[in-house]
Amino acid sequence: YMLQAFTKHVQARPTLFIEILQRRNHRTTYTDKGKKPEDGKFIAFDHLTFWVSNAKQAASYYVTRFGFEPLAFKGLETGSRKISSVAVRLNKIVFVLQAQYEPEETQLTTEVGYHGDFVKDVAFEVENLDYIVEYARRQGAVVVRDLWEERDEHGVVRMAVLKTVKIQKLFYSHKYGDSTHTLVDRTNYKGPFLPGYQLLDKDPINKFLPKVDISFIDHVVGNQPDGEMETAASWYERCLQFHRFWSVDDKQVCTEYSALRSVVMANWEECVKMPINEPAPGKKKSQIQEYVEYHGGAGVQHIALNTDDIITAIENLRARGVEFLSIPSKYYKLIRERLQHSKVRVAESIDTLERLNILIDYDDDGYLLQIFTKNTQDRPTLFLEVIQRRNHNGFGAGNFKTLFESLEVEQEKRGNL
Ligand code: TYF
Ligand code: FE
Repeated sequence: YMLQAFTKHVQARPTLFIEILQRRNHRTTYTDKGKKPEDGKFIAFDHLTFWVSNAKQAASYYVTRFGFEPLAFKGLETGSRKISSVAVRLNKIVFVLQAQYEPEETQLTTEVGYHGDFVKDVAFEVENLDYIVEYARRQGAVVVRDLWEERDEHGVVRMAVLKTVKIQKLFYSHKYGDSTHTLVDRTNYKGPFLPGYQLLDKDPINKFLPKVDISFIDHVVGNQPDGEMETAASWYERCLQFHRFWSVDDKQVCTEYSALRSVVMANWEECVKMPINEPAPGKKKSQIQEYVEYHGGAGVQHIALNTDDIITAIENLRARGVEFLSIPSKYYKLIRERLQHSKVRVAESIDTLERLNILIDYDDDGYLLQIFTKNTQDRPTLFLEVIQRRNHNGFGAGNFKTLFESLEVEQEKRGNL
């Protein structure tokens, strides 16, 4: 929708007047954050939990390819009889890989069988957990696991788990649970991860491989089935008091073939950002639709990791064998021309960015550099993004067309157009 207001005429003659317009469609930034939550605060992404069939090997992938270090472990040897849980860390980024020990059908094995390895939970670090959980509950959020606490010699951590929005249209089997958000209050905890975990030694392989310096989770993107983006976005508004930060509709984001709509939800301080996509009709199948079909419904599509030096990070990730999407040279030809007419100065050499296939988006005040990995598992579902920001809070709208065309090249290889 759109809100508009008109001034009276701005001169004596009844000729010129001024219109003030706020668009809720088509536009890319919102100015209205709504009202500040009375209490409770989201600090950052805390960690992401993957459900997989083999946690030991999945953890090893992030260590050897992406330069994570083993952080902590919970399993048979520590008294966790059912679930093996391996946490790996790269600076502030923590991934937890979980798998089941016993030959028994459970929610985990059913969901891993259905989705493949996937991101089950996105955990946020919060302050005043009680307020946030009570607020969400009053607003209709499903509390999967109510407030509990865990303690060890480092103090006490308090947690609760909320179910993310229930999708409305049941195209996909709904006996499979939705993904969840764990809220973690570590105000009174000083330990390295969570109680119950045993610390792990560093992996010797990282000594032999080029160092990856990537700092924190910038944003985590969810895909929704067609027509469900708005339901998901309003869940974040209603239950977590997030606001709309940025959005694009299918008029802005379409290639010849596939289109999508996207809205970014953010907490009050705007340090936790959760873009939500849905497919839009195009000549051929949207990449979001392909995700939804292979994943079997809504889920995490990509995790964006923030670095201060994307060139070194990507040189080193490529040296470690991480594969990225290819960008055609005509993109760089165009961007060189355009940058000449822009106020912004990109410090990095465009030749280097081109060699590494890093994308550039900018406005008069700043720029961002971003790149996307190929899928990190067999299914064309999850992938990672690496992003460097220089006074630019967007998500690369200027790159969407090029990026989606590169994704379509991959879709075509899979026979999916
Ligand atoms: O997070 C974003 O919005 C950007 C762009 O399928 C993007 O990273 C959006 C949709 C998509 C791939 C990348
Ligand atoms: Fe992204």
